[in-house]
Amino acid sequence: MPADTETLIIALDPNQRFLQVTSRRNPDYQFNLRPPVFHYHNHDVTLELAGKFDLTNMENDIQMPVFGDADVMQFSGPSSESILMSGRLAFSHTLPIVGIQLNIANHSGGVIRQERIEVAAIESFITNKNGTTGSDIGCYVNGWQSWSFAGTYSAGQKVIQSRLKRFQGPKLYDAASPQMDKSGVFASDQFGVLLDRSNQVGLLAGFLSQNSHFGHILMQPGKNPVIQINAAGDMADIPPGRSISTDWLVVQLLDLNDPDPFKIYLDMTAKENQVKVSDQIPAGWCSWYHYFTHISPKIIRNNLKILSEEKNELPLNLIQIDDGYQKTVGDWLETRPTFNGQMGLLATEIKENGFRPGLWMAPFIVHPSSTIYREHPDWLIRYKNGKPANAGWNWNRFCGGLDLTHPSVQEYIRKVIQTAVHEWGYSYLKLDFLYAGALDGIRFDPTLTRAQVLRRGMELIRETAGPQTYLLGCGAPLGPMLGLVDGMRIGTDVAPDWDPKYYGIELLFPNEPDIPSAKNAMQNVLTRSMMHNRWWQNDPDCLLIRESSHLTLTEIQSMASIIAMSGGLMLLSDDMAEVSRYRLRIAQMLLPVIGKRPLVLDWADELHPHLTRLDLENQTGVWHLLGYTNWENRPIKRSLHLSDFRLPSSGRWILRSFWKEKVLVSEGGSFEVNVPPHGTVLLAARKFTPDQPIYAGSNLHISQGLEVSRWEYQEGDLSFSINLPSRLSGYCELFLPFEPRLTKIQNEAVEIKRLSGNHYRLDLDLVGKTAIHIQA
Ligand code: 9PG
Repeated sequence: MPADTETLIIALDPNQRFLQVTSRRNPDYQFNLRPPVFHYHNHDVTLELAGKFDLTNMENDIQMPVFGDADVMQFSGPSSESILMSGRLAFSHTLPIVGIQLNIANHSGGVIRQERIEVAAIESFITNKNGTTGSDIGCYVNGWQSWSFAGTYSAGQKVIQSRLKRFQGPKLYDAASPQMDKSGVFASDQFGVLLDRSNQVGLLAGFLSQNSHFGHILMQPGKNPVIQINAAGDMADIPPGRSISTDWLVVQLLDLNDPDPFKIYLDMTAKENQVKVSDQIPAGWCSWYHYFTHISPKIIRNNLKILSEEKNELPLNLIQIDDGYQKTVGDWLETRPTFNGQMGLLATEIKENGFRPGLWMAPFIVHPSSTIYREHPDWLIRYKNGKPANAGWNWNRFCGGLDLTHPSVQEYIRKVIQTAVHEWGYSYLKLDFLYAGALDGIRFDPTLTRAQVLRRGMELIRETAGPQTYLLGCGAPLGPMLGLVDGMRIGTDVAPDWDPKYYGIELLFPNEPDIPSAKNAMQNVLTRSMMHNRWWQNDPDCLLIRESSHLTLTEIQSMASIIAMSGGLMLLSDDMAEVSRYRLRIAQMLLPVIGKRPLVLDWADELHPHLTRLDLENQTGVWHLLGYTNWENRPIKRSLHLSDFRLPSSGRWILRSFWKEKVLVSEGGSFEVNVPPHGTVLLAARKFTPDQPIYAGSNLHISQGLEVSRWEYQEGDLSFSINLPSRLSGYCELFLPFEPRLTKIQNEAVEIKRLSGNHYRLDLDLVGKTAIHIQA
């Protein structure tokens, strides 16, 4: 094993109470793992390590599909008379990872109810010679579902929580996840990271899947940080003679100097769930954020007509009908009168115009006014007292959730998906409010956990929709969707307002998280950016460009920057008849969608990260898009350095600001930005090369370079092409190492404008692929 390969070394403490884990590369990094505890019927059993743990008895060099080369140890023991707990411990030969999986067998004569499984607890995390951690500790927490907050808190902070608990709680929080009301304790769903920022090292604990249980990472940073890792048993039965297994838990040391430290965990998770990420990314139009539920076939057709006529200017590939066509939420097979007989026709018309037809539905939630709610009381998840489980306040009522274990519900959902996809012809489904399938409560099948119920519900949908249908998860607990959806909303809704309003009312609590707003939505686009193209395609939600919203041009440019750099889906959601040419151009410049995953560099340091970097390359060379977002309500002036973006800073750099259309030249990597409130500065950074021409950027595409499809240079002779799907007029900027005497666009001589020194600007009217030739 190469000396610098970071892996973990394990030992049993002398009293055989816990496992001591040490970094091979830096022995100062250590932590202890406490053994598993199973809670049931007000009892608990601990899998004692003493006497059962023989580290010399490892099965060496086992090839595990997800861990790669690893040592695996089985351990077990009659933990109590009625329960047999056993487990597997895996140590990777190549990664700083330990994995744990448990099996619990019911040897009693009766049913045992799983309450909670403490899969492991981590104590005595040490990162320096003094036997302590550093003083600057943070916690990255990941919220339960699409709309739930994700981001990094500092140790002493209190989590931002919804104060609208009865209304919002069932949506945003896993029923089994403890809600932290004190400062200094943090609960994260599926995975979480304790961050020792002083020493730039982190400890990640995360489940590789959420197919058995919803997992919670409880972090108490403090002086002696503790992490407790639980799997929620949901009181699901283990019948006599049967056993259950937990999802694999991994604990990993993270190097926070690595700009992409989540890579190992996210790649393992993707492998465990057999994720296949599509290489085609939806770009389209969605009806929600202008019309909300007030849609009609006429509205859809009007927008379809405009988008079809504009297809050369604005090459989109998807038209998605959102909430408002159905009779009621729950009654998906009946439509509102205006949509009667229209669903199939609309899909056909959308297809005939060259778009993929997309349809919103919320198959697991039911509105109390729906027919299925009234006629099938046995289809609902219920509390012990018989009342329907609360799925939160939506569409002006408290809603319920369907019992996905009920055979008639399964049949109904199959019929709904079958109709939408195979009868009406929608090959893209936005599946919303999926959390409602995982509410706490009593179900037909008492042996399944909520995670298993949701997973199986989604498997049923995938099976019925077929592999070709694009499934977008929304309002969806993340883990159980892995490998079953193509795209995933990773934040709350955008809105025509920057700050949150609740159903149009300015909030009494301006800090209310997870409520629709451009700001809340964009926050999560940054803090969950690392999932894109690993777990699925991230959906950052729609870009609103119309003049009539309450968003300022600066705010729209900020959203455009963040959405484009996210690499995820790009959907517009305006009345297209209302969008001016000028505003349309913002959307045009985002096409084709970049599609690549960015790096967010200060995710571990800030509640609201500022710094985004996207590395790009083509024949013009390598360049970096750098984003700086100002979340404040006042302008910010900041001195930045390329090292803030973890780029080497020597030499001269050309930085072109996309929205300000200005070029900065930086010697040694320092530069200054002035960012308006809620604004994002977006720079293309390129290393200056005195003897080579430089494509400094353009106002043609937000990447400021991907529009170049060919770039050839021989002394005094530059020839290149610009190729964009949209027809655009604009310009590009060049630094030329020679005096241009003859410039031709498509073989016709044109003027090139000198801005200063060797810095030039070339005006362009693009018609498909445009060839440019500049000679000395
Ligand atoms: C349709 C909408 C759109 C949107 C979805 C989802 O917490 N809330 O009150 C809340 C309300 C609506 C909502 C999300 C959260 O929007 O994300 O894109 O499809 O449903 O009803």
